[in-house]
Amino acid sequence: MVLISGSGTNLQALIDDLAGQGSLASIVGVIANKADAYGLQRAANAGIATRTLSHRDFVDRAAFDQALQREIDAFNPDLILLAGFMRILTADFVKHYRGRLLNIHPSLLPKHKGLQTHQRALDEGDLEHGATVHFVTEELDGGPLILQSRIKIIQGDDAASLATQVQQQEYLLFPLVVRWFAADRLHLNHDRACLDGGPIPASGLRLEDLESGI
Ligand code: NHR
Ligand code: GAR
Repeated sequence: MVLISGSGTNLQALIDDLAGQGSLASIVGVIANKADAYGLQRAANAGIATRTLSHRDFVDRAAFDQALQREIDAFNPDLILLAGFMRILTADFVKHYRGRLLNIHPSLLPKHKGLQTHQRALDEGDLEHGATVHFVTEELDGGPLILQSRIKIIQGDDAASLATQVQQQEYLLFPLVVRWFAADRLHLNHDRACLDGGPIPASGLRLEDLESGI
């Protein structure tokens, strides 16, 4: 199950990856909190069920999250992905999906939690930047890290050029982590992400350190 708010290029990368031979997972549905999210079109084109649930139709975050939870649970998914989903989720929601809710965030967490990560990386003079997949917990962008990929920031980069480069890394990271989860290799044990039964370092694994085929 994939939750989106926008263009859904990460969703597309997941659709394309899971369409490959021998895939252990499939996307049962896509939910957007915005009716004009282009990712809904991508899902429909791939024959995936879609729902729109606008946060504006609810009195508060708790009411929205309860309705969202009902929509998700109707699909009975094993895993829920935040792929450019732009609403902060309540503690009750996050607890309900503990260990099966992942987010892809456009920074090298724990740096630059929250929004406008590319501009903040530039403003702070960072020499590198990237993307992170992590388990979602109550702490915004603070759950256990799973996998990161880095890019170098060079002279002349702006927020747009960083976004483009970071997104190319995202399209590699999220499908790989989903494959691990689908193969039952990835778990959240207490507050630690584990791969193949061993703890993942608190700083997360690095894509560039993995041997091909892992
Ligand atoms: N919810 C919880 N509880 N924990 C996390 O780690 C979450 C989460 C919900 C979303 C994605 C996150 C990101 O990767 C995510 C992680 C939205 C905002 C935000 O400020 C911040 C971080 C993330 C997503 N949203 C505004 C809000 O008031 C709305 C902004 C908008 O609509 O454009 O919810 O970056
Ligand atoms: C991605 O870069 C993702 O990391 C980021 O939004 C983009 C979504 O693009 N997520 C957030 O900023 C979450 N607050 P997409 O809709 O094309 O996948």
